[in-house]
Amino acid sequence: MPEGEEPGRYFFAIWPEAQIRGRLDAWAREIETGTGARRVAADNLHMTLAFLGTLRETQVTAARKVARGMAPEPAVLTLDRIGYWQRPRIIWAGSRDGCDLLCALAENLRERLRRVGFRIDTRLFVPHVTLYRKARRRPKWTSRRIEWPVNDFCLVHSRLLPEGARYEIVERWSANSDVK
Ligand code: 2AM
Repeated sequence: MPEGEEPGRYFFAIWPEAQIRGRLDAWAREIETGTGARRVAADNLHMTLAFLGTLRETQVTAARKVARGMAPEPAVLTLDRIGYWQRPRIIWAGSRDGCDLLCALAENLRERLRRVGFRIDTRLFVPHVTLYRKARRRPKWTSRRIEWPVNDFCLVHSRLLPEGARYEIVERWSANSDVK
């Protein structure tokens, strides 16, 4: 965290390259959401692995240390379905087939974080990329198939600004990262 900056919220995520974000954004624009739904900006599209909440600097250091010991196996994630959750009122893109490697990465990361004292959501991890928030009804959508090559994951700092969330990637870890 840059010096002098107030503590923000942090989460681990997989962040797609611009081309995949562009394709996800194009898919999102095709969806009939009804009124009121707010589309996530293309630059902000991501898949959360573990949400950490507001952290002190020592906790950020601890989270980075946890991630340093992990080397994700490269995988291709197929996004081919749209889902809707009424409670958080989000429309999301996910995978029909599940995603073994990615789920294993998320569960492994979550478990390691819990072991060093982070409070992590205990519900089953459902991989999803949120496309719309404040959606009031189940959407109508057309099929698409996006193959997303996943080679790394990252820690993200989130600030809530009047114009929406501002995300900044703090650090990335890939299969080729040095494991220190
Ligand atoms: P979502 O897309 O399902 O809403 C940044 O806020 C990211 O962290 C979002 O992708 C969000 O997932 C995820 N997240 C998980 N739990 C959260 C929480 N309790 N508050 C805010 N964001 C959360």
